[in-house]
Amino acid sequence: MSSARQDQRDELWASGGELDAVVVGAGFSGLYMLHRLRDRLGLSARVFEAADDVGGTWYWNRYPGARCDSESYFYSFSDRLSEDLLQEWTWTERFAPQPEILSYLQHVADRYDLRKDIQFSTRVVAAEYDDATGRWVVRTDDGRQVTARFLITAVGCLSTTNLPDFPGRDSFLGDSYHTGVWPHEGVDFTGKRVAVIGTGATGVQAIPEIAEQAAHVYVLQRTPNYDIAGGNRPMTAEDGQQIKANYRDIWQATRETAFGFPYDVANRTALSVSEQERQRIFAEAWERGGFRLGTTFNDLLLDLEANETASEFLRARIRERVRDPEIAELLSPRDHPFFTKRPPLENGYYETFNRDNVTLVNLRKSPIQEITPTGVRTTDAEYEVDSIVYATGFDAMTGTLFKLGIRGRNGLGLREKWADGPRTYLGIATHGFPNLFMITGPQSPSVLSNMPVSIEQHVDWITDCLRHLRETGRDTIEPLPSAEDDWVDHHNEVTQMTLLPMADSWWVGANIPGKPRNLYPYVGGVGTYRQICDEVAARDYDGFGRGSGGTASDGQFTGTARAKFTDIAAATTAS
Ligand code: N01
Repeated sequence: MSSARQDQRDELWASGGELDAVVVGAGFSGLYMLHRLRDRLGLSARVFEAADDVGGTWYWNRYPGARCDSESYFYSFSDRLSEDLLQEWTWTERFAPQPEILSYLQHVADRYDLRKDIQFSTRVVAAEYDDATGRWVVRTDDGRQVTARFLITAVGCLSTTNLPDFPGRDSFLGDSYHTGVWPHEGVDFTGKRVAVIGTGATGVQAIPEIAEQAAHVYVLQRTPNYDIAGGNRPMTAEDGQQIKANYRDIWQATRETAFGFPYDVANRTALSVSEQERQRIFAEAWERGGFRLGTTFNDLLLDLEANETASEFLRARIRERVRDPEIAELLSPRDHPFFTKRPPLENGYYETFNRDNVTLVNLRKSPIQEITPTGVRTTDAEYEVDSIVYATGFDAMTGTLFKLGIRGRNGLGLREKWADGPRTYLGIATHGFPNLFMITGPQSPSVLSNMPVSIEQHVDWITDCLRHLRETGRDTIEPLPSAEDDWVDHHNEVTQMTLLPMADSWWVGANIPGKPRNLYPYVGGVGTYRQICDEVAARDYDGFGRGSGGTASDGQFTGTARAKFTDIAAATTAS
């Protein structure tokens, strides 16, 4: 960019100026979006980021044991951003630890000179659409205000922590931590008595590490999960070479598969093979580690009987590894089918319960009554501790979006519009909020996928959409109500085909009191969803109204999204 253009941008900024786009958040999605807006489309864009550095989830979640549950080599930007970067960067572990992913994102920010357009330590407190000008007025907690034609949320799906409101919580005299806002300087638990509340993917990563240090750990478990062996190990030079030689195929595969992994769900049902063969297939996937177990059969998420075969395989692994049969049983899920809650990946989690300094507390039998000044009191005991770790998760998918104070046409609040649950078209936009794009928004594959793949797909789609608007002399786009209704219906239909509604998971909002119960991510599959989005664009943005100066009246809805899904489903069934 010319220095004159830069000077002009600085001037506009200094005067609270007018931008083409505001992006909220500087994690994977905000960084890539900024790069596309600025360096591909030549637009003026500003990113607001609450943290004092880039990284998003990888900036905040610094708890012991934090690492990626997707394999490192496909948890990064793809060849869409840069083939050179893929060749330059070398991951040291099969599942990268948090510091390494953070330094990767810092490297990306530096390599593409992104920081100069990111305002750190700044929260967006309101984003209101001005009907008169067709622009978003964005206010930040430093008292400033900018306007932008486009508002793009890149806030991640898990960025508002859930800290349960236990009676007496603030009376605790020791140290307490939420895993999602972990101290940068780290925490030394040596010699401490620690209570960890929560055994989701985070608790399962943190507990073995804390147990290595602490004098005693009380693991307060409400619901056991089906934890899958992670199989983490260092990456060898040969691993790196092989991966780098095959990146093109790897990325192509991630874009076509159900979960955004370079391997897909096998095209066979669990009950169509013999018990012996099923066990062999499960065992092989188990040995290979990671989420492969969930892709062994294509009906695990559709058929309870099929699912039970995987569930029982996993319970058997727990019994093998935990010496005390009663504790093994307490760690074994019985109240929900496998993968209807996000299965954590574990590295030594179950063996932790063979340690003398670890006690498993069953909150189902005796719930937490209160936090006292000296510990945690359940209905049948008090656990005196020096520290409490809340691994209690997030107000996922909508928590942060609502905190942005988004108001669309006629002052309509996003929170009000979604009072009964999200209503979107393709999980990327919502009627009444022109020129608002939500990267990995609710009702898109998002958390049911390898996130960077879904992030890239959304950013690329938005980039193409903005280019299309410019090339057709327009600057306003908004979903038509009929298209949105159709997508919500389709989303709900696909959800009901699966077992996912059966569990009280954060995927359905069950972890937050009063949150509407819906499946928040779209379960139709990453590859299918991509084809749907591409088809919508190819059919002249079917279901979107477009226009200029805030008017988006030019558009029609012919039902492309659902028709494409039906086509793909028919083709899959036929094969
Ligand atoms: O949060 P969670 P998380 N009283 O909501 C318990 C992603 N992630 O931070 O199951 C007592 O899953 C709650 O119990 P229950 C991943 O997508 C990714 O662990 O509701 N307990 C549960 O045990 C994951 O799914 C990676 O009965 C209470 C725990 O707290 C998502 O983040 C790594 C309670 C919360 O589990 C969230 O995982 C880690 C209460 N009042 C996480 N409230 C990587 O891939 C909650 N709990 C890197």
